[in-house]
Amino acid sequence: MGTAGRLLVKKPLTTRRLRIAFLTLGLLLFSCTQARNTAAGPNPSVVAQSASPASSSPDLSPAPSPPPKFDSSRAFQYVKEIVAFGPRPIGSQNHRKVEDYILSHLKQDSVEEDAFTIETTEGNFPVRNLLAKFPGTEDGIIVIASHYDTNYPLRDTSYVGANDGASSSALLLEIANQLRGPRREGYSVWLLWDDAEESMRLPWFDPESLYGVRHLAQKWQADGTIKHIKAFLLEDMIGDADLEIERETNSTPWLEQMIYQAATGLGYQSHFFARTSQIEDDHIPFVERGVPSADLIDFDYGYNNVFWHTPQDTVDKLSPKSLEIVGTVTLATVQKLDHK
Ligand code: 1BN
Ligand code: ZN
Repeated sequence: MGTAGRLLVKKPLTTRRLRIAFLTLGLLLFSCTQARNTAAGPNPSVVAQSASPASSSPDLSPAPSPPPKFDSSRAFQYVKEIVAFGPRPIGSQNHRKVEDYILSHLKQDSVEEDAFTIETTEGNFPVRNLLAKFPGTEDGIIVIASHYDTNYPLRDTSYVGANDGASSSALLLEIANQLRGPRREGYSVWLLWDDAEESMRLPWFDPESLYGVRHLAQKWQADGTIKHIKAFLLEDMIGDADLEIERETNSTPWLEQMIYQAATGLGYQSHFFARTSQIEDDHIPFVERGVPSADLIDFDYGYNNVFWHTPQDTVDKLSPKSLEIVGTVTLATVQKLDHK
């Protein structure tokens, strides 16, 4: 028992003594509260309440989501493993092996395949889109896509598309690792490794490209799925160590804005939207059908994009950090979409 307690018990209190006793008690209580707050770190709810003593209603806004996790070393290892198969143009043995490689990482997941044959000026080819579905509690779907094929016209070179095709496919495999587990709070996320994106001719020839996504967009329009897609997020050429994601003008402006906000929240905004381009990529069939879509692409790969579609598109130009930046910004965008 302290001095104030003894005082209270032993002597009848005068008004002055009473005042001193209450003052001492008040000071003691105040210093105890201060000590607790310092030791445990600031308690946001306490800080918020004392900052606005006049407000009577409690703060009911949702707690901020934790920053997304992404294992960049593991993702980078996936890039190396995909590249190690060699060139993977449609119709090749390596292409088939990469499909099996992707599927081997999705054994615990709900996986669907969309397989069909295309007729091109170069002949007929089997095409296979691979889809892993991660269900959510809300009615709606967010699609995150990457192509995994390499350029057919470069099939007889050493071209392995480390950045163009491998980096984004690896990114999706790591996103799958992060999504696996209990049903997510929010929209369902569908990861799509789409096929036959690359043009059958060089330079780029629109009518003979984007086969996988064109087929899937048609199919999802016919069966009504398209109405449930809240956003289509495309990843392409996202591994460049000198990462500069374009503001892509076929993309949906509010979705690009949301991506920029997500990047800013993670401190990565300097890698986004310093440059603007218009690119005919895998998001186009979805843009045409009114699905909010964004192409996350760095189309400045080496000085003046000099490594694009050349055998110089190799792993040494890439960095795990770039995968982490795009991976976490993508996942933070998904969190923002959940709350939109
Ligand atoms: C991206 C990577 N693309 C192909 N490989 C799409 C593209 C098409 C980019 C035309 C620029 C022009
Ligand atoms: Zn390409």
